[in-house]
Amino acid sequence: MTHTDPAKVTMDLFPGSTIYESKREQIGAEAFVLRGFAQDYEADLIQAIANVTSNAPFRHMVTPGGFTMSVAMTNCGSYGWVSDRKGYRYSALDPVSQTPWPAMPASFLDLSRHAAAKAGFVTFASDACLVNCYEPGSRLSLHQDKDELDFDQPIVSVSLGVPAVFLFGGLSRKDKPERIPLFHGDVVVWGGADRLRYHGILPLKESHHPHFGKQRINLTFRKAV
Ligand code: MD3
Ligand code: FE
Repeated sequence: MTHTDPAKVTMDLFPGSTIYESKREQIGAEAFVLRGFAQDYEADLIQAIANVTSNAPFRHMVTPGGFTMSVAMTNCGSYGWVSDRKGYRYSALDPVSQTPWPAMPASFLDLSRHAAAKAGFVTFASDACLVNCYEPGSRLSLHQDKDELDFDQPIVSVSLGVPAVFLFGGLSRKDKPERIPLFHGDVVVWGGADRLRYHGILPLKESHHPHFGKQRINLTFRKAV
């Protein structure tokens, strides 16, 4: 069994932890927003992102249909999500450098495990982290994440920098999406019945963050293999 009562699990795993006190908003049967959950990790995340992107710089991937994505992307961990004219897939090598992606930073693994546990997914061990970089106007159109092998594994996402509006749809593309604002430090966990819901990000509005400037960075943790 991988899915038990979240509050109980968190208390058992992290007794006395301040993490236990952070707010948890339920947005689906098995989807939760943990407001500000990443705040305690901020300094480590900023350092780790700089290290990852110095080894595997952000790049604009091309979709199978031939469109260049407005979101710039890179990866760390054993596998990275890539797109080109041939399709979407996970790859152990960065196609730009043709070397392995940078290792998953310890702070990334720690944050993703604690967040998943808070949503009841105590066995989550991410092997892939997609790092998305949004500039004003960048958007991610409605899609499903279905390139992973095991849909019983949740996805954990961390929002940093300027705020964005997350579109949370249903299992059919036609279902009208809810709009959920996501702010610096917010963490969202999707699993179970919510794992294959359509989702996207509205075009980023111009605003300013003390560290990230006009940008929004999103870390998306997956178990790819
Ligand atoms: C909702 N990224 O990289 S959070 C993506 O903020 C992606 O950059 C967005 O969608 C971003 O694929 C949204 C990540 C997310 C991932 C999986 C989901 C949201 C999800 C699965 C089901 C529902
Ligand atoms: Fe997605």
